[in-house]
Amino acid sequence: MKRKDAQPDPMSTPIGGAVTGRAGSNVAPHLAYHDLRKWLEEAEKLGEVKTVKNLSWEQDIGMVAGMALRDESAPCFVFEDIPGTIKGSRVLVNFFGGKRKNMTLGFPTDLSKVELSEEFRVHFMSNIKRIPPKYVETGPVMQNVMSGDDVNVMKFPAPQWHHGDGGRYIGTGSYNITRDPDEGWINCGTYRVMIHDEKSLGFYISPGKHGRQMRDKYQARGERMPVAIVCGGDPMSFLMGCSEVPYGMSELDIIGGIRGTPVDVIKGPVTGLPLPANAEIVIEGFVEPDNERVEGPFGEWTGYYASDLRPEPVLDIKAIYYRNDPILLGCPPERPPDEIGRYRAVVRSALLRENIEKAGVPAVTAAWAHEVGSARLLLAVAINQRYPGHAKQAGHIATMCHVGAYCGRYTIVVDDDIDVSNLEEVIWAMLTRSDPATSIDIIRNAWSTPLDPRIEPERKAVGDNSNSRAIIDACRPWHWRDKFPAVNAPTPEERTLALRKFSHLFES
Ligand SMILES: Cc1cc2nc3c(=O)[nH]c(=O)nc-3n(C[C@H](O)[C@H](O)[C@H](O)COP(=O)(O)O)c2cc1C
Ligand SMILES: [Mn+2]
Repeated sequence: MKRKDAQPDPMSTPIGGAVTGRAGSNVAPHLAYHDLRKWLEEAEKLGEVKTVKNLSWEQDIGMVAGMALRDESAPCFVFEDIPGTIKGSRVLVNFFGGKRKNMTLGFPTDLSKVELSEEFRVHFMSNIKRIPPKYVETGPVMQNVMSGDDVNVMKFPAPQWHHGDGGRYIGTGSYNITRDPDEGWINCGTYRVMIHDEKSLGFYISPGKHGRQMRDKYQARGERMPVAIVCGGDPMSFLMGCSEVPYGMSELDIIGGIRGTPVDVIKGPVTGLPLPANAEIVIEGFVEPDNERVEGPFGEWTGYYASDLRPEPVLDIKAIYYRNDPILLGCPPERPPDEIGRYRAVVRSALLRENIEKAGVPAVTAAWAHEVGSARLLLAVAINQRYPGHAKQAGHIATMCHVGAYCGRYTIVVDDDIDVSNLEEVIWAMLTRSDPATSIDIIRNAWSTPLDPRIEPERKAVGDNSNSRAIIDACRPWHWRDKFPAVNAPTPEERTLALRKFSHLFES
């Protein structure tokens, strides 16, 4: 764009160091672990692990987790010697914080969260590489086996995470493995898992998730669904289990692709499903059609107990396999921003940008799924505007692509001088470049969930869990963009000069 005067070009002046372009990819990723124990060793090397003994699963662990998960600088906690649980069993929380989050994704510890997300995108999500798992005879997860009458899931150190939860949730940092009964492919998805009694679990899957589509197919056929639940997988497997990777792609293949080597799996003795051989704890069993029990409530990622109590499918446990001194990975949601928002922002922002670009939107310079909305309720997308309607296109696609479609709320599209990961910059752009009467589009009847706190009880009661979305065009209006007032901020040259001359005044 040509400007007539000598003013700084508002289209190219970064406000606070805007995020643009692809990250320099001279960083070679390396995943230093293939299981949770090795991950723990690596986190210990970074000096970010705190071990605490003798806390109760009834209350203490949930209390410490509640504080740690909302504090990015808090360490990873390992709880040992938990009274009333299997000797040597442990609970690990807050894996994604400090320097260990970069280690978890296989990148150097000095990258910022935005650089980390970009590197993750460029290396792993741009062209998703897949390596199928390798079947092995046995592995560490088979060190201990509970089956038949011996099955007692209550012996594992599943905490009561929040005071209002309806039970102990063994599945938070977990993923369920299922096979599509028609198409045969294997899905891994993270869904909350509550203990009903020694031999049964309840789990909740929102409509539309891959795991739910599979469950609905078994139900429609009147067949039981084989399920394996991995409760102490390595963090990368868990992160893929709770991310919106494409339908029909097995998360196990994607994890193999990220590792560059196949995941070792054992053919499940009960279900025939592939069980990760190096997992800490794997539970195998069946969901019989129409076997339901009341599950919940559970303090959820929106910061509410919004889904309340409902009958949900029951898993009859046939066997539990676990390593010596097993580690349960816990990732309970807290009111955001919390650990879940932290890791989902990094992973989902990468997927969001990919989804938008792959739908053919040009000149997307950055995207961020904000922590405060647990990487769902507030999306920000930056573009270098090229034509009228470009901002609308980017906003609608971001809102409705695989990553954005489920339980979103607001999408804000900004020009590329705005750092989309900086909430203040995004809101400033919205406040100054959007016009409420003309810049906001509404989509109605979009994909949401009973977990959405803003759906009326009357609608939830009849199974209508749809919500609405606002897409806010906070770009300079295309038709008079070159008349838009210039930004009151130093040019990059002025900033460099100011720093050179006066940075000493700000040193302590
Ligand atoms: C800690 C945690 C707990 C989650 N619990 C649930 C849940 O109870 N039900 C659900 O439908 N999704 C839950 N999710 C979100 C899903 O894991 C996510 O949407 C995933 O992409 C679903 O995978 P799928 O489409 O392969 O089934 C949870 C995510 C996290 C991080
Ligand atoms: Mn999936």
